[in-house]
Amino acid sequence: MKRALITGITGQDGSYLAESLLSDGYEVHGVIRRSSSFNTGRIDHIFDKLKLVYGDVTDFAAISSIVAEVEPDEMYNLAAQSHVKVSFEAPAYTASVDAVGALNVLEAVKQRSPKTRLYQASTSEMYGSSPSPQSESTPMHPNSPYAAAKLYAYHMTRSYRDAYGLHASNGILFNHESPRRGPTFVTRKITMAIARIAAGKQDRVVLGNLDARRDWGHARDYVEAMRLVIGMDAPGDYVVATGQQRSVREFVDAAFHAAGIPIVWNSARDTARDALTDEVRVSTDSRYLRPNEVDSLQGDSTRLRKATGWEPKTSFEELVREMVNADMGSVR
Ligand code: NAP
Ligand code: F7E
Repeated sequence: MKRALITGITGQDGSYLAESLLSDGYEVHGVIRRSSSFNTGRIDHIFDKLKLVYGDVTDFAAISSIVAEVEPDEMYNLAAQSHVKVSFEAPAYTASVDAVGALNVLEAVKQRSPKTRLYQASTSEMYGSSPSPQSESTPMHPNSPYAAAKLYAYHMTRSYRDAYGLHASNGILFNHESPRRGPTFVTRKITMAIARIAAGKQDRVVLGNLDARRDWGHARDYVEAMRLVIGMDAPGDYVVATGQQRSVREFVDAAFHAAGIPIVWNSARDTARDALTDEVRVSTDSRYLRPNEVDSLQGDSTRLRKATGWEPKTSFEELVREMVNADMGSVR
């Protein structure tokens, strides 16, 4: 039986990845954090099948002894402070988790279990202001503390592979979403708000930059790509993306459409109308803007597709519908 160890198992991706590995007969170990409130909601349905241990990637001693104890065939480092806007407010904390935390994982594998294959959760945010479409050969110009911390982890993963012969790979994943997406990321914020609007519990959703463009896929498809990356004979770095781009505004339109709710945009131009109608569903507030924005992400995942045959199975419309339906079904 193969053994996998996942940091960040309680997150969106960790939960789908754990399900996928369990269904293939893996023994799945996960590192969870002590929290004052429950943080295992995404894995409660598989809780009894998992081997969970408390730990934190900033705690080298703990991570090192977990790696030595489990000696996993595959390790997925998904743990992160993953919110870009929060990283501007907590840059040092973000660096300690996303950069030094990843280094701790690399060192633990190198020292205690060098045959373990390692997957590092790298991100399209690292491209920052580089023009789209972005591929493995596109220069990286990180725009946020999150992106800079992740870029450090990306380079250290490459460096440990080259220097010490570790089977360590980067998946450079573009945005991926699902009904399990954290509620403060824009897609889930929108679909949760729509469910509450439909239930008469909220009148509008207040957003930041509507013009940013993202390449949105489904997390379920992207964890399969992680497994293909780690499963390759030779380690390497691979972009994972749908290749299609939409603006935040287009996501809003698609989500309201999926819910069957007519939408009226509020803007500086039609505040008079805002006062006259109860149909305004969306408005903007500068409090949701970032000090620096990544305007346009669109991935070119040709390298992974050619090497493994991977393709996303879920279309943008299906993703939006699944998220809207899930939130409409569980509105509180
Ligand atoms: P997520 O939902 O925010 O999950 C992050 C996970 O990391 C949670 O399990 C969290 O635990 C854990 N964590 C945070 N700090 C930790 C620490 N110091 N030690 C141990 N665990 C810690 O993120 P996600 O969307 O699943 O993303 C997974 C990974 O892929 C992250 O590294 C993210 O940066 C990266 N990524 C995500 C995307 C995307 O579009 N989703 C794209 C590219 C890359 P708690 O549950 O206790 O908070
Ligand atoms: O923002 C804009 C915002 O926070 C997407 C993380 O998983 O993907 C994610 O990072 C866009 C940005 O994701 C709101 O300005 C407008 O342009 O959903 P997001 P992100 O910043 O792209 C990458 C690949 C990761 O690696 C990260 O871990 O939407 N936007 N209005 C808003 N964003 C938020 N959160 N909230 C708003 O009200």
